[in-house]
Amino acid sequence: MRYKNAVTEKALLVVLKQKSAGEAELCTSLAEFEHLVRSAGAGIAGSLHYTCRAYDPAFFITTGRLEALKAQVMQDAADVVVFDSELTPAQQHNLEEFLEVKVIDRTALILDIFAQRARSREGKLQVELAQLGYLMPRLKGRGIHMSRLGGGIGTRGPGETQLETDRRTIKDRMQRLSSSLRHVETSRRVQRQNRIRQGVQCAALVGYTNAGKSTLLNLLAGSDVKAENRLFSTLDPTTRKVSLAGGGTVLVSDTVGFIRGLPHQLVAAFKATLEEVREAQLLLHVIDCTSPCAEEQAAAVDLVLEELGAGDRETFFVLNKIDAVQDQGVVRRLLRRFEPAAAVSARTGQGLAGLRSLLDRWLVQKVPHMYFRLPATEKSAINRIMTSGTVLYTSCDEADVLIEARIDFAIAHTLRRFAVPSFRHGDM
Ligand SMILES: Nc1nc2c(ncn2[C@@H]2O[C@H](COP(=O)(O)OP(=O)(O)OP(=O)(O)O)[C@@H](O)[C@H]2O)c(=O)[nH]1
Ligand SMILES: [Mg+2]
Repeated sequence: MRYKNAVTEKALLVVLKQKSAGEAELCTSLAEFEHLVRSAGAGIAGSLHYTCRAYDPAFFITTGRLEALKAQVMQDAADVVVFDSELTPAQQHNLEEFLEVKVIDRTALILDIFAQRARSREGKLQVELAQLGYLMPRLKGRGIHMSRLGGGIGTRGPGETQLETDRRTIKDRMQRLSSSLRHVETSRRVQRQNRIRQGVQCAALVGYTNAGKSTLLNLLAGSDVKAENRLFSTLDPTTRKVSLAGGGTVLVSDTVGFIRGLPHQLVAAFKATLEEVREAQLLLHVIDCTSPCAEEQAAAVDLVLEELGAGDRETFFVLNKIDAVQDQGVVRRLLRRFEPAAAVSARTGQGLAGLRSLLDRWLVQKVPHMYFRLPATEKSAINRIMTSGTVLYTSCDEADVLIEARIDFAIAHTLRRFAVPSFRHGDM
């Protein structure tokens, strides 16, 4: 069997289209799949697409096609065959035996991209956990020796087979990873609770991978989060403060993009990262208007959101990349389909004012308008209102201070003893 460095690997792609799928749908899913393979760092030797009539339980594709696939592997001198589907462990094993090259499925491909992108400790732990979950049922017959993961002397019981030892080593490692991730989750939870206590409103950018989430965050917050034309360039959540014209601020988090058929191992393993999405009060669902499959992509994102338990969260749609759309009718159609929405270009800044005013209006609803009368001696309460709220009016005499402000519910609640129904400007 030939194994090569991922950078120089030449991949032969196999895409099976459902009988019901149209030509256009196949083209876009093939283009997306090629983008995925390139994002993993491999070159493309060729691609085969079939209409799927029957699946072979042992080899996934039928025997006739298998022979043709082997011939193609030889002709293209491919190092790896990548299926745009999920293969069972047995199918993958049988295909590798027959084709005599490495065979990977869509899940392994996405896991590989995540593994290459993971930078933070949290990201690395999460990817490893997902990879081990994927590897576990595939150990059989692959002769993988897992001792490097912490097995070896002292870990092997008498009479135990290598496979059992490997399984146990992996299970132990998965347990250790899960417990390290629980620590990460706890510290993130504490951070989030602090934000809630401080009355900060949080929004999360969600959307299909490459939709332009990081570019949009950079534009909104004037930051420099990495954005590039690669799938899954963002794995670690980044949070930035976005100041709005009305004087309020929203914390916006950028996080990992979603894709059709996102491996469930990843969604489960990325629980800590995706908590940012679960806990946000508002989702900004970024949609790439230039994609012919924009609606299907949005539906795939909705599925993951449901899996995360955030399916019913208040959502604004951001129809992005309008600078690159040839037919403006497309944007109008998407605006009718997705609501409430703002059409923007995160690249040129076009339409950004519309998005900011949507956010401003949302924030005003979230943040009540309050009137306070406080004794001038209550310095810390006065300071709290002045620093965490949007102050609209103040006046004072020797004894009292009057403040009219927009202030978050949580903070308003702790200061309710100073609240008054209202006052007229100039009352003091
Ligand atoms: N023409 C155009 N390109 C854009 C726009 N916004 C983003 N892009 C490009 O789209 C590509 C992906 O942008 P990112 O911001 O990295 O996308 P993302 O959604 O964060 O992607 P992942 O982190 O991989 O999920 C980059 O090449 C951007 O330059 C836009 O408004 N117009
Ligand atoms: Mg990104």
